Amino acid sequence: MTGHLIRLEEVPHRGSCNVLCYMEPNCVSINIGPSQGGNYNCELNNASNESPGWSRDLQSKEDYTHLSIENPCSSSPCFNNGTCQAGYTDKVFRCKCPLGFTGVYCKKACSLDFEDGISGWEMTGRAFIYQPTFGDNTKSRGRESANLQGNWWIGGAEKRPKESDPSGRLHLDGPDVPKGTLTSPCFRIVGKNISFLIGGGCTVNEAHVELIVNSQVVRKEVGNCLETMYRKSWDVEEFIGQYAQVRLVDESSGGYGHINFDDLKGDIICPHDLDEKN
Ligand SMILES: [Ca+2]
Ligand SMILES: [Ca+2]
Repeated sequence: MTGHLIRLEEVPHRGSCNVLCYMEPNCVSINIGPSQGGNYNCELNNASNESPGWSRDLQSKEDYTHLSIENPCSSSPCFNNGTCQAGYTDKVFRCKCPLGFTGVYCKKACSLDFEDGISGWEMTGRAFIYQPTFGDNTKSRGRESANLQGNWWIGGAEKRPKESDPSGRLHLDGPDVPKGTLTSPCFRIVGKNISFLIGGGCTVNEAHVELIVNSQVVRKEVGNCLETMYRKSWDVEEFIGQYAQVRLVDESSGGYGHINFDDLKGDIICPHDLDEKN
């Protein structure tokens, strides 16, 4: 195609030419013809018979076949103003998501709120083995409300990991007895504010939530010795551009030796590879 050739490659099979076009972000059509060595010449073009003026630019060549290749981005698969790039992954495209969105189609808001479970979080010890918790499990037990966001949260003393489980149950080791940590996936700080809900233990050496940047603990926060969570904000301006994690730490077996947590959000980006399934 006059003026629309991206490049010419020699390939062993006709099908290889289609694949090369898929891998080339701007390729929308191919011309295939015999090469002298018994292979095929594969011309990758950035215009097709759906492009304006194609009939003028397409010149017939003996023994050559012209094929339009459907561009996987032409159906605009990316949501929330994500940018589609052809030629990546087994879906043959990828979406580059704007700030605050993630997933294959940029459909998923980047929030760490446990509404989709705790995949990506790393656990040690036994304190968090029944997490996340469904519903206002503390209230079901006649205690104060947990003030959770959505339907799921981390209740260090709780045991209701499935909606169908009986409500109001406590950790089988005892509500405060087990110890352990729960560490979030890595996220990137892109602004000055992050916030989260926190409740439970109020003694920092016993149970707390901490922020980790460059392997250093840079912030710590405790609950209010109530099951009810409150929203805490951290000014993180000094860490803009850096990668960070939060870690829930339970080092106590005594009274209020557990931590409650939910809905970390704010000026963060989740790395896109954290949740390619959605
Ligand atoms: Ca939640
Ligand atoms: Ca504990």
